[in-house]
Formats: sequence, structure tokens, C-alpha cells
Amino acid sequence: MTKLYIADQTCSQAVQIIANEIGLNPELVHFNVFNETTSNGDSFAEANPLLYVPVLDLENDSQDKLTETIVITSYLADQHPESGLIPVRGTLDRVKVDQLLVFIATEIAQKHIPLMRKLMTEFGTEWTRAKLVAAYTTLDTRLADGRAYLLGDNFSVVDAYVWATLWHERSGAEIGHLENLAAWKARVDARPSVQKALKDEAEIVAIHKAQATA
Ligand SMILES: N[C@@H](CCC(=O)N[C@@H](CS)C(=O)NCC(=O)O)C(=O)O
Repeated sequence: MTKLYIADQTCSQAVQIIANEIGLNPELVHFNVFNETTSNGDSFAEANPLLYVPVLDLENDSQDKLTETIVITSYLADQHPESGLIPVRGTLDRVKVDQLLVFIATEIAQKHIPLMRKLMTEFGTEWTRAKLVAAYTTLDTRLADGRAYLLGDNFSVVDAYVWATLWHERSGAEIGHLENLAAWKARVDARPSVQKALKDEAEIVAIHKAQATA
């Protein structure tokens, strides 16, 4: 049984969604980023000394603990090619997806973090918000041909990652005018894998909170 470390409303939702799409049931462990405790008492620093979720503990003989959202989601999708969640490794289609995943990690996910944590100067805030709006605009443009999901007709790791890092409201990046993206979000919101991820996350967060107050 694998163990997936998650935190509330973070990029770890992308891994939960992909696991749900495939039908995997990793044990969920909640990491509280504020007090650095876990819902099962594990030391999270042993899983990832940088204290970032997600971490997938494979619980294998070599005790591999996978970090990096794009690595974990791609690994799970690769292990289950029948899911159609990612193109086959070694193809140009796959390179294009990897390009997009790195773009999302660097131009979207990590750009949000200093904004959400209010770490930037006024100039830096405006600059970074503009970068985010530009990045989201490229995704909106992809969807302009009427495709249901970011790669085409089928849901993929790319959709899961963009959805899980849609933090524009918390960052103050104004993307309300991107109508294709809004319609895409509604489609992703409705997926059972996404609903289950939110429900499972809320449950483990509540359990962890109850332990703290017991
Ligand atoms: N390089 C990692 C970064 C993951 C990351 O930024 N995780 C955030 C949540 S989305 C986190 O754990 N933050 C904890 C903290 O800042 O204390 C990845 O791409 O997966």
C-alpha cells in the first residue's frame, strides 16, 4: 500500500485526482503546513526534508519517496497506460506534454506562492500577476477550438495539475475574462475523481484537526 502525503487545498490535489482517475487508493496522510504535524504521527521531514507536499511513499524495498507533482502524476499515469492520462514516454506527444507540465510548474504553480504568502513588493506583485494572467491566457487560447480538456477530448495529467493550482483568487490574478478556462473548470469540477479528492481531503483534514483538539 502506498502512502500519499497531502496538504489542504494544495497541489497535492493533482495527485489525488490522478490516483482517483486510475482507481488507486493510497493511504492519505495530512501534513499541516502551519504546525508541521501529520495526521498519522509520521515525521514529514523524513518523507521530504524540504517539507513540501505531495510526497508518494511507495513503501517498497528501497523505500522510495517520490516528490514533485509532475513526476508523481506522470509516474502513476505511466504505470497505467490504459487510463489514457498521458501520452507514451519517448513520443513527441509526450515531450509536448512534459513541456506543458514544466510550464505549469514554473509559470503557474510556483508563481502563485510568493503572491499568496504576500512576500513581494508592489512592483513584484504586479509583475508576477501579469505573468500569471499571460500564462493562463495561453491555456484559454488552447481551449478556444472547443476542446473539452487541455490536450483534447480526454482528461489528462495536465488538467489535474492546472485545476489543483487554480489559485488566482488567492493571488489576486484577474482571469475572470478567460471564458474558455472558466467553462473548462466547470467540466473538471464535475468529474467524480475531483469530487472524491475534495471529499477525501476534507475527511483527513477534519480527522487531523480533531486529534489536535482532543
Ligand atoms: N517542487 C514541488 C513544490 C511543491 C509545493 O510547492 N508544495 C506546496 C503546496 S502546493 C507546499 O507543500 N508548501 C508547504 C509550505 O510552503 O510550507 C512540486 O512541484 O511538487
